[in-house]
Amino acid sequence: MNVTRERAAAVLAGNWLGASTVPSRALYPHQWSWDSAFIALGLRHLSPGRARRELRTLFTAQWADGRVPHIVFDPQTPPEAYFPGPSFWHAGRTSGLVQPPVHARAVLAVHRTEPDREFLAALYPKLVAWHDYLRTGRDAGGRGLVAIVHPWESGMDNSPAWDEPLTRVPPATGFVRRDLAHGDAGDRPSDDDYGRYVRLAAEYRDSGYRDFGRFAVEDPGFNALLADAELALAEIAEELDLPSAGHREAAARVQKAMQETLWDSAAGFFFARDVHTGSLVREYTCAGLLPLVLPDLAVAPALLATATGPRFRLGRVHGVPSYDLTAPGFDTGRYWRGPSWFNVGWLIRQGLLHHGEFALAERLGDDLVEIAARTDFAEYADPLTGAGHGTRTFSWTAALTVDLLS
Ligand code: 9WN
Repeated sequence: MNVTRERAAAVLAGNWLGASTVPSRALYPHQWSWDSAFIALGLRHLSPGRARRELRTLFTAQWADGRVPHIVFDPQTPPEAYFPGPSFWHAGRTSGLVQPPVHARAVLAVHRTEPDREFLAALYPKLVAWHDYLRTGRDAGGRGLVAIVHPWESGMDNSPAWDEPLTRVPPATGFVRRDLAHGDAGDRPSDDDYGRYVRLAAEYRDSGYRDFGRFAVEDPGFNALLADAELALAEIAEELDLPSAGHREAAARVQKAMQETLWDSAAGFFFARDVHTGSLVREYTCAGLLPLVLPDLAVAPALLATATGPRFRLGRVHGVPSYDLTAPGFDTGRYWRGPSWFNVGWLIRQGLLHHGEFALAERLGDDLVEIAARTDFAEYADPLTGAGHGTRTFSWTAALTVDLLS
């Protein structure tokens, strides 16, 4: 067995709680929603049973309204290990936010690795309910796109695209950050940003997790992943001999709405829209590249030109930078304001394969594996030097490395 793959497998074994995997023992000691999907993509090669368990565990925490919570708290972990913990959310053993819907893709991939009709049949209605919640409960702008109500929902917490919408949110004070005990302050969001996250989450909680508050944004990354998830759901339905056309139509509707309202042809880029102002936020972040995961994307050549141009220099830097390399605010180490994240690199590699960019996909895949191995599976890496940042032995970095080496 390949040494890097063995080391990655050991990371996943070390982060396994028995029914799910923590993203990181110290920094994120519970189950996170989109992490679990990426983790299952790697686990399926090591133990399909564990991959199925990971996803089933996440979906046991699904809410009655269909939402899949962004954190499922582990009852054995002391409450003070992560803030905001269960006592903040008042939502039983979960948070009340969501994360990008990459689960249908993961469920399908796990099934393809080791077919299990019972697993697929059990997960299918849950995935349908999850996507229905997003479509019907989150269309704040009335454009057929999902609006996220908190930066944490994008999975890209301190993305520069959220700075402008966040100016409406005064930072909360009087809480203790737990993340700084385990992470370098220079790699993490600023105190002001954290204060805004806490205020927004508290306001959403106090609305009974229903209202669109001060922050409502149509994120191209989240919506592209939903369209892709509907395509995966269509394939799952076909495996189960169920009708699939509705899922393909749903995917096409989201894709059309993105194309018509988030794409800027002069810029060659998908931008986020602030629902409150109706304007696009003209920040080039890696979320705007994620529509490349869609195989039937008419603007793929223009988007690829942006990806390989000076702003992201795909193929000439390490991974996929989370933010525009030419922007004054680009930061090589601070979280989602510059560093390359492995899940985004993995998704963009899939996109390159869809669009016939095989050599670039291979280079990106090789680079991701090399950086993961060199940084002891860092959470994110400096796109210019490949130096590791954030926590180490991070689960999705290890899992996606296993996938790339399998
Ligand atoms: C808040 C767990 C999560 C990832 C996110 C990443 C980070 C949490 C945090 O960690 O967010 O959800 O505490 O900073 O931004 O993508 O899912 O790995």
